[in-house]
Amino acid sequence: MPTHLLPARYIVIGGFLGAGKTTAVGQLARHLTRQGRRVGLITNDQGRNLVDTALLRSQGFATEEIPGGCFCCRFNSLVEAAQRLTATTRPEVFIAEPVGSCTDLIATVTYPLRQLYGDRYTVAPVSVLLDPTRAARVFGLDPGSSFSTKVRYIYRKQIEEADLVVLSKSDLLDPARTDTLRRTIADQFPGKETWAVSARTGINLEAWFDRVLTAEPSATAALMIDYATYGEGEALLGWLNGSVQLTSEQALDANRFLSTLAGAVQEQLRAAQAEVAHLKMTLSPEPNLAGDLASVHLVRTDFVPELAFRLEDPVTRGQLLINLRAEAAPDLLAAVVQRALWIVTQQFPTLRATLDHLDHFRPAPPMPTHRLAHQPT
Ligand SMILES: Nc1nc2c(ncn2[C@@H]2O[C@H](COP(=O)(O)OP(=O)(O)OP(=O)(O)O)[C@@H](O)[C@H]2O)c(=O)[nH]1
Ligand SMILES: [Mg+2]
Repeated sequence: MPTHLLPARYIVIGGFLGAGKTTAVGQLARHLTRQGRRVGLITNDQGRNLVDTALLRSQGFATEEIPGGCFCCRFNSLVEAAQRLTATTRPEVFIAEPVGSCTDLIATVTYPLRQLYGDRYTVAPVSVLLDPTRAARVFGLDPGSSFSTKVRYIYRKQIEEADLVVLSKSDLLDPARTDTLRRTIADQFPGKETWAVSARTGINLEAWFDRVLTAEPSATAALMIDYATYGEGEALLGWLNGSVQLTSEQALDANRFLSTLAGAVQEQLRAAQAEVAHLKMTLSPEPNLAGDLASVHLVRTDFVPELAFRLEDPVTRGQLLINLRAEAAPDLLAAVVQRALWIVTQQFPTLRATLDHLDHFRPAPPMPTHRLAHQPT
């Protein structure tokens, strides 16, 4: 059969906020593109102005986004996004990244896709990425700030439904630590296939990709989950998505600006004892013919903001996207971000920052479009 008539592979890369999903999606897309295969990426968020879409598009990948709700609650939008990509790019492989606070994906996304669109897509096993430091805290192996019980409920449910549990960022781990984490996963989630990979250095990356590209999903039943607790856990997370227009008479070092702003947000959230799940920001110069951008990420209140992408040339005009998720009241997040912007503009005297949009909210209770308790036959 010609390849354009074969069903496309549909890959879901899940995991909690900040686990490394978008970085892994970018690497998988690059891996496939190098092999001459066409890819289409789908990002998702509760709000709009998505940093992940900006990050993946800047790497040159065809990317559609589903803002305003998780995949399970916007199942039809997920299918439409795939259709739009098919019209423009005809992907042989789709890679979808669900919101990091989302779970129950097998019953609400995988099974419905297989039942309703099994002729169009072969659905890959679901990978759930775990940031090792976050996982060690959630498993009780390490002290350090973490989330409250209902947020940890979601974290554990994500692992429970995973076909493949993937310890990401394993470049940060020594072998003994990797063993301890794998043993803990084996004890607490028996029978899980576990990987330790690094999207940054490439450890085990291609072997995991091969598994995702060729393996069948395991024949598990849908997750047993209490939607009340799930909804309460999600609602403990404050969400903020913003877009800011920047102009500066004196050319601005985008990397230093982003690091300084992330530091200012971090300092205030630390003072408020709010646990950061992921603060991520991009700065795209305008005009931006090359599509380049700089990005900064903070995945725990007590970590350091990291620049994942840098801009070599200084910027006089650009767009800043801010996505912040933390266990805190949305009003607090809005106040913190606005104050941080004010503090940082004092340090860059010719800089003007104009807020275009600022949405801040708690995610609404999850109401899936479909929920199938058993895999379709
Ligand atoms: N050391 C290391 N850092 C990584 C690796 N993969 C991702 N990161 C970093 O982890 C941070 C978060 O990565 P993302 O890929 O944005 O995480 P995410 O899961 O998509 O985050 P959300 O979409 O907000 O849930 C960034 O600073 C990345 O550079 C890795 O393999 N090693
Ligand atoms: Mg992401």
